[in-house]
Amino acid sequence: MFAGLMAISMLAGAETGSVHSITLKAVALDSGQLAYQMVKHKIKSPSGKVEDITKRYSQEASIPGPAIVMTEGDKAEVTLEHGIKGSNDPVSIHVHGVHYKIDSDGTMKILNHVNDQAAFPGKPYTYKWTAAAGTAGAWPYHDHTFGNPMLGAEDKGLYGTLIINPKSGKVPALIDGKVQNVAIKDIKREFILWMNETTFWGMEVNNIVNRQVPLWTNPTLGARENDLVRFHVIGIGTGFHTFHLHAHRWIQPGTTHIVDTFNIGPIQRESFVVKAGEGVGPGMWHYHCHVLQHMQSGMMGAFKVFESAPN
Ligand SMILES: [Cu+2]
Repeated sequence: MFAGLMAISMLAGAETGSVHSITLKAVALDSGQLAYQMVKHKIKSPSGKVEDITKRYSQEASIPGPAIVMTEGDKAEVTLEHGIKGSNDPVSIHVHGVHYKIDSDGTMKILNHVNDQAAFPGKPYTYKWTAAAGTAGAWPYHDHTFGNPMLGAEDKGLYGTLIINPKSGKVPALIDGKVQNVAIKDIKREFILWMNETTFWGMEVNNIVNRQVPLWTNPTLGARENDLVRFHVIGIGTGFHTFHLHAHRWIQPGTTHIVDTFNIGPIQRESFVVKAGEGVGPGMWHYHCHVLQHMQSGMMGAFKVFESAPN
């Protein structure tokens, strides 16, 4: 009887997912731009084990901000601290994609008719997110209050990425010419590229060493031939873009349509997996926005595929 109850409660525990306890801070960079910085990220697993993963993040504030990675079924409590010196303006986090109650909207009372959901100097604010079934994908989070209680300051650099991995642990990809499911645990590197006006702003989530590396503007990305690499491309600002990566192909999510370019408007996003250098080998493979005016303004970088590691 007791063993039976134990088994049931363990099963129930496995269903609930992990609970993330996250503290972020909004700060001003020397450039005058604003940015989010990771202060603390702890994960409590369904079995009750607590792991502090803060060291996986850059210790510095960055644009884009820290990439928060969760799995469908997880919950998060995200506390934002106001660290923008010389300003008393409220700063917030409005998240896309996941579920939350109206008091975690990250907006001011003028919009949500409930309360001001922002951090003030010395007065943090906590948001509660649920990565419910059906929320898998890469999503933006951004400020919605700073400087303008109806707009916020995402244009100044207050934005970052939330990656919700599917509970199945697998994503579809075009590998060796066939659409197949690949295990997320086999993805070596994830490249997050935000397309902001005429510049790419990047962040690498390196799953080999479990570290995040801010890549800043128009970065050169690196991977070894045949490594599984996942790209997350997100638009922000006012521009409409066409993302293109040379010599690689992938499938449009949810379809078997093979593409090497896609459209990205503000806050739209696409994620895709490639096998680095598949069929083409090592090389300095160019990526860029294919809107000519944006290309001419320098909206480009490189995906450098190195020879595969010797065994
Ligand atoms: Cu563009």
